[in-house]
Amino acid sequence: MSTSLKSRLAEKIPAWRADVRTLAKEHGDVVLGEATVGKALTGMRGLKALVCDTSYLDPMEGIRFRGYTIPESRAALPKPAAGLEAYPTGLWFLLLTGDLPTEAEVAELEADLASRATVPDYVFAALDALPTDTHPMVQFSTAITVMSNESKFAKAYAEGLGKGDYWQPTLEDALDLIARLPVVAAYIYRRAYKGGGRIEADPNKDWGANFAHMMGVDNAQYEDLMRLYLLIHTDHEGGNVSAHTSHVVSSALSDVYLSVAAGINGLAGPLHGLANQECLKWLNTLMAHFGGNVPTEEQVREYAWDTLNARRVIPGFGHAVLRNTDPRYIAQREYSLAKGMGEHPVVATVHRLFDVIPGVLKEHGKAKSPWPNVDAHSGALQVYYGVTEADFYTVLFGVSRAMGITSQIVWDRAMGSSLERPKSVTVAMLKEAAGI
Ligand code: HAX
Repeated sequence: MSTSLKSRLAEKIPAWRADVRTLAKEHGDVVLGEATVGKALTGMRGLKALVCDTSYLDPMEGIRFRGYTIPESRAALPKPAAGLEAYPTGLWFLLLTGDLPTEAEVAELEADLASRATVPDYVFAALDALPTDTHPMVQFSTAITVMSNESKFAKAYAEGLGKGDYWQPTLEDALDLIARLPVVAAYIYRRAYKGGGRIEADPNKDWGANFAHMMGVDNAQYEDLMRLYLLIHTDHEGGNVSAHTSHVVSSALSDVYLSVAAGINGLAGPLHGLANQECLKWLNTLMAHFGGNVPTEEQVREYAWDTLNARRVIPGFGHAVLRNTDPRYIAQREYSLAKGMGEHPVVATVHRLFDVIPGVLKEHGKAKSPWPNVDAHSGALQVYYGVTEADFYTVLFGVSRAMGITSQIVWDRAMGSSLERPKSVTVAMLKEAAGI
């Protein structure tokens, strides 16, 4: 066990708990916002009814991880060397504890994860039982679900663990799961697209770089991109489909594996994480439609309108909370420009979409945000390094999102969060409330 991570949490949890208890006991009636008929009918958009301390999403500014923006996190977190991207595991430490880790703390966490990375054979056997063309997200979710057999929380609970200690085996499960996800995901990648065969982890590489290595992409630049990718996709506060789903499931005291698998199933929807796959597919058909070259602005406009007129969404644009360009998009755009990737036709097409699509969506007049989100850019950078299998992209996202989700679950367990059980009403009740 990464002792500084655990002891940091053990130090902080009593004060966090006391704060939350006081709030609930003494200020429980304070009004935060209103549940209206509109909110009940439109996915509770903007309803303030969840608590999440790991990150906060401002509609204009975008995400802050424990108070740090993406540029601040990238600058402040420990890195393998100057000029390289920060360790995503350092961000996980920050999400879990609220503190920026030192280099020694990240090294300790990396070593701890490496020591836990052995995936039981039955997990590979469960994957091997699925047809190789099973969608990678189904394979990923299956593998995570079956690993519930490993849950230390479930065992401790069955043996009578008291509520105050729930967070400890939950943290153990989180560490085990995060250690193993790159191994599982790389296995799925190789099984689905490279004829199978496992590549062992390289003990000299960090958790993020090893994922690239185990996929079989041995390229130091791709490893660096992987660190960036895994860092920016971790957490997006509590209300997004994947985090919220995991939170609900975990509130029933389902273990980390079951809770994360549930969130991964939500991530697999095209309006959420699967949008990264959909973006690349949309972009590929757009390019093919116009002869395979970088389309002109006029061609993009025409194709975008065709999509909208067919009553389909343009993947990678719009957001339920953001009302500005997603800083996760900006981080990838700047990375691609800084690394001279902009001439690649797929990257160049993504940049052309940035120039054209917001104007089209504004003219269309429906989307509350016409700006690109994280998924509009990520696939192009994968293609640049030869990872062209779009169906796999949401698994990459899932490996990262699992860090955000697990940090939220550890926090929930530490706070003794309640079972989530809001109240539903009937349409007739809505009509009555509206005086109809
Ligand atoms: N293309 C076409 N229409 C869009 C649109 C887009 N990119 N974005 C929103 N709209 C439409 C909505 O479908 C909705 O239409 P209806 O009234 O007919 O239902 C209308 O504009 C208003 O929607 P909104 O309030 O702006 O957006 P929502 O909060 O309802 O939905 C979505 C947010 C992200 C789901 C939406 O913008 C969308 O479908 N985008 C494309 C898919 C996508 O990129 N998803 C990934 C989002 C980021 C993420 O979670 N990553 O994992």
